[in-house]
Amino acid sequence: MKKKLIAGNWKMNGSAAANAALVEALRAGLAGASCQMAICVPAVYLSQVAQLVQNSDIGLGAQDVSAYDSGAYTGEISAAMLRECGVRYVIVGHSERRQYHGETDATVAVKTQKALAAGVTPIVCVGETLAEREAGKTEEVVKRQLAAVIHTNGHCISEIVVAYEPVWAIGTGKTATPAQAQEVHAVLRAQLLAATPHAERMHILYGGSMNASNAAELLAQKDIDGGLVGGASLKAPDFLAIAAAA
Ligand code: G2H
Repeated sequence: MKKKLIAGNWKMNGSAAANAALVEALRAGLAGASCQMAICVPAVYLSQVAQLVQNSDIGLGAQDVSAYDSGAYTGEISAAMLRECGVRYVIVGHSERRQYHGETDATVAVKTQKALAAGVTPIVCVGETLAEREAGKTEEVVKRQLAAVIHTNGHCISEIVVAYEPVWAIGTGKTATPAQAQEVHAVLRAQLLAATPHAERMHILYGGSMNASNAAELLAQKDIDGGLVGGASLKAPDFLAIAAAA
């Protein structure tokens, strides 16, 4: 049986003291959990959190990776550097990066490739805006976003994690209904199945205002293999409750 993956996305939150307290509470509360857990933290705290999660079942994740290997790219962090810090997962193509940092489908595909080459598992985000949903374009948009990643990564595609994050549900308190989410997850699964014989064992996460109250119903859907959790990952009781529901 595939274990669910519950990944926290701390976004631009945290401090050395807050991180230590949060990870300590997660470690204490996680004993016996049947899911996989990861936390994706701001880059400056990767080394700190790598120490904090040592000898635990919490996987360390980053929130972005460079599309380049090394050299004159001020401010960038390469996949090899992440790997050297003990990073196991990296979020790629989050809608906030697509929206505020101009990341295109092509950039996201290359970043995915760089992560895979360094042995870091990319969590590739796809999702439609409210305008796209209302125009009936949800399926077209998520398929286009995932197709770019599949095209660039060939048979390695089975090593990625996909996260479906409807943009209109991110940090808004609005969640896709379990049926709405499952419908899109099924589309993504079918697309992966056409690309790899390993699609059934791959994780497709739901993200967008997942919390302690709605997690169980979302995670019960056939093609929802876990969650990418933002706001609710910053409070240990909430994040642990989501993990317990998985
Ligand atoms: C979506 C999600 C985590 P939140 O961005 O990636 O954030 O749970 O706060 O909507």
